[in-house]
Amino acid sequence: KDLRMKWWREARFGMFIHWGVYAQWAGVYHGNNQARGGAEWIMNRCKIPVAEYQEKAKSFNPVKYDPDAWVKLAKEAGMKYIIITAKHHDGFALFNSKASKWDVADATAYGKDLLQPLAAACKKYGVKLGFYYSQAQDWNNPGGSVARKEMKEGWPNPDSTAIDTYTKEHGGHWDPAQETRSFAQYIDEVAVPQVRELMTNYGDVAVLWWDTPTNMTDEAALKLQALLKLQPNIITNDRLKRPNFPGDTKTPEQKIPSLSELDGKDWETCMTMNGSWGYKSWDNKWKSTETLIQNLVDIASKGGNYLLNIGPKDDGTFPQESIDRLKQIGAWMKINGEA
Ligand code: FUL
Repeated sequence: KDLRMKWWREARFGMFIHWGVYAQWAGVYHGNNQARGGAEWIMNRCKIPVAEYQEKAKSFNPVKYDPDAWVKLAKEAGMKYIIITAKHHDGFALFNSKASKWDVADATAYGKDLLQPLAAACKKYGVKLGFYYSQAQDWNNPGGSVARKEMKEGWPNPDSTAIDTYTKEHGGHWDPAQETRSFAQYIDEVAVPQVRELMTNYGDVAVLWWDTPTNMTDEAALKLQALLKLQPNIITNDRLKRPNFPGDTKTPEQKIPSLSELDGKDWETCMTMNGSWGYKSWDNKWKSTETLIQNLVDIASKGGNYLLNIGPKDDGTFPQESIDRLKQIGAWMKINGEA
């Protein structure tokens, strides 16, 4: 176990990437700024109907996507690994999946796998690649679970009372299209085959980053966990199912533990550069480079890793504010880092 964890314990710094078709909405629905939550939550927060969300995805076409540039930027900032959202809660797969047509290859103008070229670039530059996979929540593939959010937290929809009543009676779902299959079927027909695809089609996978175990069962967790054997050295986090699937690493979110909170387990703080994981056009609350470096130093001194997030735009580029900060961190690393 220690050998497997060695690179991770030495890494200290990684890049989180939240990318998907939610970047097209960029935190705005029907002219309203999404009231709460990250931009990657817009479908749930604003209760966007499945058909409308999928219709918009047809024009998703990130022609400026340059994974070599992404990986170079990460490497020059001193980051040793990248974790990308292979599938976030909206269920959209950034890869060519045979298990669902709700993927980049079948549902968008772009029409081809986004993870293959990223895996190639990571290999070329010696940066480790891991996948985030939303195993339980899936708002588009029928049967996926939903963390229930009230309409009043979305946008001033005139039907919000009726919608809130509906979601209450339907386990958080807001569209009948989401309930044409059971959760167990969703696990067997989508989650299990997709995780198998991720474990077999992209070379070495360094990390599997599970998230939000809403309605997870032991049965589902065991099936998903079994697939990790396909990548013998893989490291996983603590979000597959709580509390009995602790994984290898703890995942404090948007916070840095104090010394007294440390318990000897490996940990990784994930954090946004502004307030959103997915690209949100109107979020200007960018942390200063100084703050980001202080966070990294604080985390490293306490033995943790810093997983710093980027929310690429729908054209495939990083926001300029993120690029600027990564470059400034890189300049600091040149003087003070060991990379
Ligand atoms: C959370 C998710 O719900 C957010 O969208 C984001 O992915 C964050 C890292 O984990 O629980």
